[in-house]
This record gives sequence, structure tokens and C-alpha cells, in this order.
Amino acid sequence: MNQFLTDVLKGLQSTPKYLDSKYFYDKKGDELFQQIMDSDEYYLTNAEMEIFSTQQAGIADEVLKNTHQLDVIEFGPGDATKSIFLLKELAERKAIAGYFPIDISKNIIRFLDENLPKQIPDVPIHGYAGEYFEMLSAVRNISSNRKLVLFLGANIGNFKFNEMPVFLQKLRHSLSEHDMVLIGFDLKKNPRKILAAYDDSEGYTKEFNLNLLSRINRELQGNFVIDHFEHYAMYDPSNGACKSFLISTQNQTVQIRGTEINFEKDEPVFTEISQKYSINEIHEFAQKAGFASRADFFDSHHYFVDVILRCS
Ligand code: AVI
Repeated sequence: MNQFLTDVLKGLQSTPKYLDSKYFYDKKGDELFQQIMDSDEYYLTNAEMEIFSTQQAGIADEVLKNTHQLDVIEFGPGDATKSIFLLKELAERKAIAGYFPIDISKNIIRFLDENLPKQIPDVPIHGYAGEYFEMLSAVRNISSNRKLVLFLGANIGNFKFNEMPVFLQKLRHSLSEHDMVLIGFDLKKNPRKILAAYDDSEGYTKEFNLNLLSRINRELQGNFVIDHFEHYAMYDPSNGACKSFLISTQNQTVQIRGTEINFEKDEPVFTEISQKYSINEIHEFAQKAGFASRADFFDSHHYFVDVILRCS
């Protein structure tokens, strides 16, 4: 049985129901996510772009404090529009031994392999399509240079609160002393600002969330009536959890590859967490995972932070 089907049935046969947010990103989902990032309300992208486009020299100074050359590994690079500022800065200083973008999408890796050499011609680029940690260990087997791992875009917020420390520990154990990571976190802020980012007025986030049901229809012969579900986002300022749900607007039965799933009117399906952190929480998690916190780079509104952590 394919993994998508297994995960969908497991989630929808659980109480309460859930679907894994990693399945948002088919071709249509990638397009919708791009529209979300371009929307006015989704402040995260602009905030992190501001950091990379104005503070790239400071970030480069920090990561080059104890070394002249690095392998730069990027988890989930997308089209690298943010990291390219740092890559160019490091390339000008002749400080990149190699750039290793790692993504589950082969299309993204092909795109980067074709396009980045024009922008950073002297940097060897080795894209990998696959799972982050498997690929990180493959990179470590071929090169003993000091490593800088980039994990941008607040992707870390999509781990559940208890999964995030496990991820940081795993990352720490996959690296050596003096290696570094640079992680983008969305910060706690006015709750209305956060909620608007996940319930934008154009309805892109709504479509993005509902596309998960369309994807099940397309790929798993589901028969969801998309109009019978609605997008619901909520933010709890007391713990920083921003959650998205799909709500069934009526009692209904849906078939997925011959399996029947019943939904009650107003029943929620949990689809995503986008966890927000305070800077103190970030430092605490980093320290517990065995990193020394080196430097924090904020945007001018303090909406977002990119944190450089060094393996101690
Ligand atoms: C990819 N990730 C960081 C986005 C976020 O903000 O959690 C995904 C997203 N979901 C709804 N809008 C954007």
C-alpha cells in the first residue's frame, strides 16, 4: 500500500481526525504556497527576506569567525531566493567549499542544479533529492569540511511542540564540534497578526488547506465534496500554537479507495501546526540539544529571527 494512502487512512480513522501537513505540497499545493508567501498578510517571507538581504555580511562574519571555508547544506531550500544572498556573500569571500541543497522534491533540486551556477559560478553545487538526515550523512561521508546547515522559512514551526527538541538533538548528533546551523523561527507576536497570516483575505490559505482533500481525490480516488468542508485557523497566544483544521460542514460519508470514512457535522480534521516561539524558548531548546547559541538576526519589526547555533 502506498505511504500516502496508509497515512491518510490512519489519520482519518483516528479520534480526533488528522492529516499530515507534509502532504500539502503537490504541484497545486506548491503553487498555492507561493501565493500565500506573496500575500500581504503572510509576513514571514518578507521578514526573513529582509534579514538575508540586509544582514548577509553580518551573518557571513559570524559563520566565518573560526573558519575560512565551509560546506553549506540547506534543508528544504525551495528556490533559494533567501539563502542566495548569503551564498553570494560567502562566495565573494571564497568561503564555500560546496553547496548541498537537500529537498524531497526532485524538481526543486533540478531547478537549483540548473540555475544556481549562473549566480554563484565558482561554487560546486551538489543537489540531493531525499530525506534530510540520510542526505546529511551522505555529505559527511564525502567531505570533512566544517558544515553550516541552513533550515530557513520557519519550517521548524511545522514540527509538533514535542518533536522540535527531538529534531534539534538529531541535528546536533549528525554534526561535529564547531559545525553550525542557521535556523529561521517565527516569533510570538500580536495574535491578530499571526492569525491573519493563516487566514488571509484572498483565501489562499483556505485553498491550500482544502487542496489536501482535492489531492486525496486525485491520487487516492477519494470522493470528497470540497464545498462540504471549510478552513479554520486558530492561534493560542498562551502557548504559541497556530493550528489549521478542516471542518466538516455536515454529516457525511467519504470513500477513499473503497474505505468509508464518516464525518459528523462540525467535526474537525487537524491539518497543520505552525508553532511560534519566544527568543528565550529558542535559546533553551538549543542549549538542551547541545548547541551554544551564537547570534540572533532579527528583522526590523522583530517578527522573525534567524539563529546561528554552534555545536559545542
Ligand atoms: C512551510 N511552513 C513554514 C508554512 C507555515 O507558515 O507554517 C506553511 C503554511 N501553512 C499555511 N500557511 C503557510
